[in-house]
Amino acid sequence: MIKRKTFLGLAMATAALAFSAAAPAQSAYKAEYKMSLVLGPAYPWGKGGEIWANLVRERTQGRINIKLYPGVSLIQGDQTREFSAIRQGVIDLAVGSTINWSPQVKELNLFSLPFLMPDYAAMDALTQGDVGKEIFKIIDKAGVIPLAWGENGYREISNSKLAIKKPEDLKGLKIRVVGSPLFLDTFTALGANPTQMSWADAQPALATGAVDGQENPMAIYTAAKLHTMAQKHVTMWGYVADPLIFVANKDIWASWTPADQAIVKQAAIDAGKQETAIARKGLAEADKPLLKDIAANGVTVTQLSAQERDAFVKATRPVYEKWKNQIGAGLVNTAEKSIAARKP
Ligand code: X2X
Repeated sequence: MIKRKTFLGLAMATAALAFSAAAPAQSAYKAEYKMSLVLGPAYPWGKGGEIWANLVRERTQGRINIKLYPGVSLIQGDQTREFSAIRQGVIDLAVGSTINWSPQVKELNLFSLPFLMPDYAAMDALTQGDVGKEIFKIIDKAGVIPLAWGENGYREISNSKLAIKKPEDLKGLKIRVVGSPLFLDTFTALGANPTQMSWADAQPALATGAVDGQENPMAIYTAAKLHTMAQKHVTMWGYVADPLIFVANKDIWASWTPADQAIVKQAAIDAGKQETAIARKGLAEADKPLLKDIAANGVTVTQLSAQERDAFVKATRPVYEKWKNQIGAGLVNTAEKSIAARKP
């Protein structure tokens, strides 16, 4: 017993010496860093967070240990408060949707402008081009460190009542939307009855029929099994798409060595690329196999012709114009030009 104690004491003293000699700047590192996410690893979004955390753990040999908090549990599920909570240090790291952060960062509403981005190439032209750089400057100014882009996806509409083919079909339908004002304007312009609620509240509301429909990427529709929540009709209208952004709290960032900052950033970029590919799986291919799987569950999947889609574009144009000014006409003009010049 005495021998053991002596050995332990010696080992501890050696470890303490080695620690103080090798890494004085790391004494402020926390044992665990908290990453906020709306969705966990069963979804592309949470998978992206998991990939990021694993890469960071591996590449820092465990110096930076990140734990995932899906369901925005660090802020009791209140997803539109996430950005403030990152800024305030309630959250150390996050992978978040532009929609949930847009109440605090108005420029993020850009991606929610109805029918701005016709295809994946348009989305890439924004996030990987001048607009992406500009948005990162804005996020940094708002007090959070932006690191990389990922993707939630094109948000398609589902409901329990009918196959939506024209704006009139939305008349009176009770549609759950995220708590971001632009969405209220869009669905009101279409004649629907939008109601704001968190994603956690949305699922029971759909299951009980308290609301008729919702809009989300098809990867979420599938993983959340929305067809079992009366969502028997899906219309592929691609009206908006929300990117995800990988970020860190400023004080946490400043507490890391430059070498570790570089590792965390590169890991976010690598995870963002992988996550985007996962989010597009089954949808980016010409025959969209994911839609066949969804239809196999007895769901009607409606694809709009160019002409049918145009009726939705026209009906929401006043919303686009109104919000173009609120977001900043300069940024929206840059986005429009980037999209017009996109490579397929
Ligand atoms: O609440 C939603 O619809 C979700 C999960 O897509 C977001 O957090 C934006």
